Amino acid sequence: MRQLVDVIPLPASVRPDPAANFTLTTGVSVSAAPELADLAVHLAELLRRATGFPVPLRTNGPIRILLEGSDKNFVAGSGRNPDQERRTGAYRLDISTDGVTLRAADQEGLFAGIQTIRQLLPEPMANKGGITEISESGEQHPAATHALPGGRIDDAPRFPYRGTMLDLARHFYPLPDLKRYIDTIAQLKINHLHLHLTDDQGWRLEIPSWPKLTEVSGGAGTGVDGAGPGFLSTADYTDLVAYAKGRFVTIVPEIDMPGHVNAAQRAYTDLTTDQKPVPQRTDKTVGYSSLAANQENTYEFVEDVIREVAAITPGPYLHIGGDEAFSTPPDDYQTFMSRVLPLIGKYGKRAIGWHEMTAVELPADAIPQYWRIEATHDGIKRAAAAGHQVIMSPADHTYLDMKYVEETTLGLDWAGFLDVRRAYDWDPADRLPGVGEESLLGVEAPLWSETLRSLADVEFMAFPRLAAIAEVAWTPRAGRDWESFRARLTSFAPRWTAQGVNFNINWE
Ligand code: TNX
Repeated sequence: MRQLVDVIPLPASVRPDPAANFTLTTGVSVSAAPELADLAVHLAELLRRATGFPVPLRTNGPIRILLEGSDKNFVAGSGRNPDQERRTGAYRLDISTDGVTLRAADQEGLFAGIQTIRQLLPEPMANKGGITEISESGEQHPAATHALPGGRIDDAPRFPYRGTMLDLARHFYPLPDLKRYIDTIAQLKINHLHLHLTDDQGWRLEIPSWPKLTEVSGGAGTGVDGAGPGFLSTADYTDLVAYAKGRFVTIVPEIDMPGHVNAAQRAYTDLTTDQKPVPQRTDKTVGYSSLAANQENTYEFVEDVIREVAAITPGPYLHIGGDEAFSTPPDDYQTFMSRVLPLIGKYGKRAIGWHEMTAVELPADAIPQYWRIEATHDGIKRAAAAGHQVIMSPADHTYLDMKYVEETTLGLDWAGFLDVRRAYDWDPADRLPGVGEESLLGVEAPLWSETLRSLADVEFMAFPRLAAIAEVAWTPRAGRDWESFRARLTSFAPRWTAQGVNFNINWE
């Protein structure tokens, strides 16, 4: 049987009661109010797969899911002011000999608690004393017992934004792969998926008023080294957003501007500064393309794109990029960003941008995302002092496209090698002077895809390192410990094997 503490990310408070283990038997059922039916079905499916029992939904089952009013007890300590408002995603899980009760004040909390229960089900061990216990692969030994460890977990996330980014522009991954990836990240309580949808090589989201963007730049040969074709139609995107919502993951679309726009300019020559056609680019160079800050058609294009992306994005954020605009003169960058950032608010969204955008006077709710290790940090510091929330993505601790070690065949190394320990052993509130806990919206681990040709490649780079970042973003700082994480990761990894996730087995 699992230990109550054997969960990634580690919960805020774990109180085991070894006398109170709950044994699931063939008549086990799940009960929940009708408005929680989707969550009850999700939990019942996991229990069915783990046990082989029918696990129906009943009004009075031993496994109960309850949505309860805001209860201060859910707010486990994290070093923040304990009087602050209750945190979205908090939950309490009680396991006793009589049953299991999961309570939260919001559905996010119940979903998070269900992910915890999932990890407390027997791990997939090939052979445990002659009895096979398999919770993830759907196979059971008839004589296996299925028990959950007794005790209480009180849990709440340290940061509201726990994200990862996937670059669809350098290589595209089709819709079923993206859904599968969402399933895998959601188990780690990652709740934002930032999609880098446009870059010099490809444009991966249909914009109906500018159809050539995807007709031309989502076509064959638009990925790095000529990979492709691929793009999300607006119907695909809407489907993906809804699928993510069902797993409590918010999609954050990024349209990168004013640099990284060769794909847009190849589709529409008018968007170049000299009105000359540009070639398809499939190399990895950055910083050579720019929109024209002093052409009106630039702003017609940008406003159409922002309006159409905002209209199909229910989440609160729209990411505007803003990075590596090396061929945009600083005055032009100012002109461009000062006109474009307010458009995001005009269409009801909050702007996120890479930290270069702090060179500009920002709308009050804009969120800079810190990434580059050698950057001067004055802009971010100034933004934090002015009350902006910041997302932390320091490349040397969170860039999942960095190689694990020198021998890793996939990935890049400009920010150094990133082994699992390095992804784990850092603290977002210590990273930049003047940008402390109160300034942080959260943490995101970006995965750039220049070298990643398939979902298997993506999974290899993301896992297990994203598990480390998930714990950095969720678990109270005082509760984090590398040795504890390493042990829990060792016992978690067989779940990925059973699920067919191509994680890096040689992560140690
Ligand atoms: C820098 S990080 C970039 C991307 C590259 C990445 C490769 C950032 C905001 N821009 O254009 O894909 O390095 O690691």
